[in-house]
Amino acid sequence: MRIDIISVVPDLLASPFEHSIMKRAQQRGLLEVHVHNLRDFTPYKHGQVDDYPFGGGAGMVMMPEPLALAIEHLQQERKYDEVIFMTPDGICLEQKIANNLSLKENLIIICGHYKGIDQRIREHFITLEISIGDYVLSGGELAAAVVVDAIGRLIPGVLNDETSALSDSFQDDMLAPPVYTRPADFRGWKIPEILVCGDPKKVDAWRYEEALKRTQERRPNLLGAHED
Ligand code: 6GU
Repeated sequence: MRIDIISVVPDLLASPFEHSIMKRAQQRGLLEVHVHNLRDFTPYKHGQVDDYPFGGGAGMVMMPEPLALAIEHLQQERKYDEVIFMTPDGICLEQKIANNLSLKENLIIICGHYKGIDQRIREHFITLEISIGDYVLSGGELAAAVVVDAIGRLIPGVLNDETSALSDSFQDDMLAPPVYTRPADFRGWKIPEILVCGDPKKVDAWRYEEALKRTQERRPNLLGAHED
């Protein structure tokens, strides 16, 4: 999978994909992330990419021309499955959206700034608008990093143990169960005995019950959320 990110603050996206699982995904050739500086595409002087809103009001708006030129430049090179705009008024990111996007070949992600981007770009270029929650960030970059991470780890071959994405919270509309590691007795706090009983069926049943309990307590809305 190839992901092209267009940003006015590309430095913000320098590090997030250079560690841990995202680094491994790129080293294995399963994921390519290319960050582009929107200012490189502006036809205006001094790298201008934003201007005052028509009709007045506070804040600046990202101009259509630099965005159109940046998107078209990429689209000349290859076909993109989605042109995504990161915006707090987009659809809220959920696991099933990440699952779906992880199957795509090429994605463009546009990071918004200021008061947003000219509406005509949203109407004529953008195919998907994503938010990462009901709060406002100062720009779309950190949200884009969240989306790339959520997608990237799902690409087949990225995780070492292929089943480990399947046991994530949310993959079955359920939160994940508690986990424990050594020592079995830490400061007198002992792990549940059943985890060392040696019977994988009993362990699975316990984990399922704990996951169910945790979901009922914390996120009852998830249970049966996608049943038909
Ligand atoms: Cl995608 N962008 C911004 N600026 N704020 C957000 C967001 C995105 N998602 C939640 N808050």
